[in-house]
Amino acid sequence: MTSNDETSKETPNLQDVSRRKFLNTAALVGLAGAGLSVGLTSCKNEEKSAALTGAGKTGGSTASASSAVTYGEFEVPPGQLDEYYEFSSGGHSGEVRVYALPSGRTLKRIPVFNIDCESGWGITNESKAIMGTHPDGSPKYKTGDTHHVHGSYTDGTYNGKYLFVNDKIHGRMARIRLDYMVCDKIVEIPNVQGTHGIFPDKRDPVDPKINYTTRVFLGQEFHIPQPNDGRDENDPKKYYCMLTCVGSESMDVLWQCKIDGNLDLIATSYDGTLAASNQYNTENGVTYEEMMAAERDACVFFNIARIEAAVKAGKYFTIGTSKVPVVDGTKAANPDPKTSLTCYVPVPKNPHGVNATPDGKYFICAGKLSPTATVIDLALVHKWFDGGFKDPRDTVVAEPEIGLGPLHTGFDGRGNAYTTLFLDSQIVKWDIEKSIAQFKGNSKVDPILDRIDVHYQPGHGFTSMGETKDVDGKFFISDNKFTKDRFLPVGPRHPDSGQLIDIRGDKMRLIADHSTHPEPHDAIIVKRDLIRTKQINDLNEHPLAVKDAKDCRVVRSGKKVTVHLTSQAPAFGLREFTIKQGDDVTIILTNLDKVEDLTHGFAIPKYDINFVVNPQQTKSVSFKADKPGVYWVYCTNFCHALHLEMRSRMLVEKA
Ligand code: K7E
Ligand code: CUA
Ligand code: CA
Repeated sequence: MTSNDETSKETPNLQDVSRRKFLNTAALVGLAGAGLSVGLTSCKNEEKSAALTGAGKTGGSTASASSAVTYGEFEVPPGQLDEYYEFSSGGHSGEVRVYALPSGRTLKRIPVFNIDCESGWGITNESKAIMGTHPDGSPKYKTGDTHHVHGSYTDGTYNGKYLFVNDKIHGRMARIRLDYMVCDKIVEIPNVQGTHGIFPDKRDPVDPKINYTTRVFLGQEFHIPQPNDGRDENDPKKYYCMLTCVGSESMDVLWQCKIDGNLDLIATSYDGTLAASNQYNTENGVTYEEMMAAERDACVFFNIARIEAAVKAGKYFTIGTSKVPVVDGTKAANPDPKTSLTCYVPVPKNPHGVNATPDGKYFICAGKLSPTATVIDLALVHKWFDGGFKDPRDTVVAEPEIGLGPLHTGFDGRGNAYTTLFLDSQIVKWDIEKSIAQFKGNSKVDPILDRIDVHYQPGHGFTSMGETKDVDGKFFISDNKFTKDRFLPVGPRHPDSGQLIDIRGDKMRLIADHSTHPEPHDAIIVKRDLIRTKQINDLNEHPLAVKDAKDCRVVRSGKKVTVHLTSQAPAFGLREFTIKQGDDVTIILTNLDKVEDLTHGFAIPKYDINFVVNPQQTKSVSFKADKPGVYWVYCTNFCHALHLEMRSRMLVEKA
């Protein structure tokens, strides 16, 4: 299926062809295979010794070894707190993870799209209401696939209020409130599949002249026919992808923008005017061979103000039963740059990852199948939108060759970029201004400053505060797959790793291997003082809170039974309660303990109920009392010397 040959027909100018060493499709497939098999098989001979000694082998041989590292410098001794939080996606576990850096301590797993019986996420009524349910009350989806976690911003830096994370499987976006570090909202996005990239606006409404609102942008990776209801399943002309904009406070889907090609990762400009996405499938292909047909794909820029003006002016359509306004950002609908909603900048073959430099000047798009990174000047993108010149390719100010399989780029705030090289198993450090000088024709300049081996296949790489204008240039994390010999073996499914790299000096230095559960994708590293959490819940937050142990009771209305219950170490407010077989039961449990960290669990055997209530927190569960008998309701969370004795008897009378 190829409905848009326009891109593949584009002839790159000759100067570019000679400068860039494109690999043909067959070679690339072979290369990708070789890269993986090197990673997998090279460990065979050394498997035993590596497993026994813990000695790792280094992947490539071209990078400088990080010598003379005094590891103690980065140690966080017992009792001391780390300098940073790391908020990481948990990949297809559907969760978000919280680590401390530089120690690598695991602090928390935040269930989001997954069901988690440690906390009761997906089990309690409150969490199910956030996740969405079928009419019978069961969760609408049990699976999730998180990739990109980003924080909410005020004027270019984190304000500590929210995290946003995508769900690629079901096209959802979740919000995590950082004061409790729990998910408080999930929105399902209509008309899309493969919601991959996500990035919030970096500004709040700080300029009264411009109506900035904080939005989050999401990129659709997979083409689908519109509307996707069984018609037009094989009509290429009906397939397309869209950018989606969600309001960060309302969590409403505000608008969508139809495009040519697909979307992948998202970046936003520091001035709030632009969002961009790399496009690897401008071919509109359905097989990977088709998706690799063109020598160039694109990085597409969205002119947010124009899109929102078009929506306001009613220049939109809707799809199927969805009410979300959809504007047309295709090339055919936008012939004049001066009014165009989008700008498609050609970049080499199947790019991956687009990242904004902290000085606000450039977006860097990594080549993936091309050994290059493309530096796009945002001032020139604005100039293009103003009609200053015709060819969007003229917004490119550099395209250095940096290595094989470039994916994601982090920054240190000193003008350097750090790009993960999936196939070379390295991080390459390069100078952005030097790459621009080289592109202008100064052949004496070499933008490459340093390379370091990582173990073994890096995906995302990111720096401390690196997605903000307060970037501090201290640490880089390389999140790696194929860690094979780096940790004690745990069977065929290996842990993944986050390798911590000190980037303060000229040479990168590998400081630590932190193991992670599969499979981390993207993360952000946030200074600890930007995060202010609450240590206990607010009793009044839940409308059904049982505020006094004396209020514990069983209320019946026909077959509907509500059990009002409290917990206070080492007892539940009712030592026993009786219901009848066939009852529709709701249990509301408030933890009246006020002591920090005094969490109680609540488990009912055979009824598949298990959740915790934190100090002053209220949660509820609903179930059908379909099994007569005695059930010991017990506290699952160690809370008191009499924790084992903290029980209540649920008597289900036979009907
Ligand atoms: Cu490169 Cu989903 Cu960000 Cu994974 S994506 S690595
Ligand atoms: Cu309450 Cu254990
Ligand atoms: Ca392509």
